[in-house]
Amino acid sequence: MTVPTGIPRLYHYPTSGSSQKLRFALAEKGVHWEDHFIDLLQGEQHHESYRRINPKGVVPTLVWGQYVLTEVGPTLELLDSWIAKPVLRPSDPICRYQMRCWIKRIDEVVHPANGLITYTIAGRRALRSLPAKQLEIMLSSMPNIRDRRLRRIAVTQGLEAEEFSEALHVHEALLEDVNDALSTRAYLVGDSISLADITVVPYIKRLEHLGLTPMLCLDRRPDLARWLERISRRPAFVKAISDYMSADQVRALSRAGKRAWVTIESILEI
Ligand SMILES: N[C@@H](CCC(=O)N[C@@H](CS)C(=O)NCC(=O)O)C(=O)O
Repeated sequence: MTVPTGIPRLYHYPTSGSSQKLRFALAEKGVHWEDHFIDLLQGEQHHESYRRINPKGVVPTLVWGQYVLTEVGPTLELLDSWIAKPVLRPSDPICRYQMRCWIKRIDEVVHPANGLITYTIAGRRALRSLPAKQLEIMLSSMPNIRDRRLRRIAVTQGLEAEEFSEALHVHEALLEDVNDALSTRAYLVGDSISLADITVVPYIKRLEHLGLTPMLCLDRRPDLARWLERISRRPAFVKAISDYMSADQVRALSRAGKRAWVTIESILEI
């Protein structure tokens, strides 16, 4: 196995969930990287120079030696093979299977739902204030059909969209299953942190950042509450996620979430 040398370049955006999980794993592994900020709100992900690196027009991308890594789940596993310590994958085959199931669920179901919730609550106003032509160019530049469709729904239908309700229920099910999984162990697939936790936690933290903490129902989900608290205190989490969010940014997100709360409450019947 050829482990690359030199300093990797990370193309990322501060609050993107996928960037957060990759930065989190890199911080746990103590890997230093060269910072390449891609401004998603300005559409830099669609610039030709970036598309040459990542034709999917999404962040993050990790470029290390000859390798250009664009899928976070497989990248996290690769990092864990390249950099032995700390171990972030359980050695027990069943636990490793469970870890991959969490990652698959996030990639396939939670990630798009989380993006829809974020853009509906916090990005819609800014997108709707763009000149129609510019908005159309931005939307039609998104190569992934599913993501493009969901972004359009966020902009045109907002909180009223059926997909928004579905996205909330996706998170409700995730919160319940995470809490259940933690009833017998400290972390999702064992007694130490793994790629499963690193992958799942940014999506739950997003709800908190959006001021939707009541949705987490932490009083009746004590195991989830303790896990969140434990992970949030990790130096790697602080460095990779908390430090990328200014107090002003969190306040703005949470104000947007509070405006949406009445609708969310009635959808989830909390
Ligand atoms: N397949 C990627 C997903 C990457 C992704 O969807 N990134 C989002 C930000 S979290 C993005 O760059 N979206 C581009 C856009 O909003 O136009 C992964 O492995 O996580």
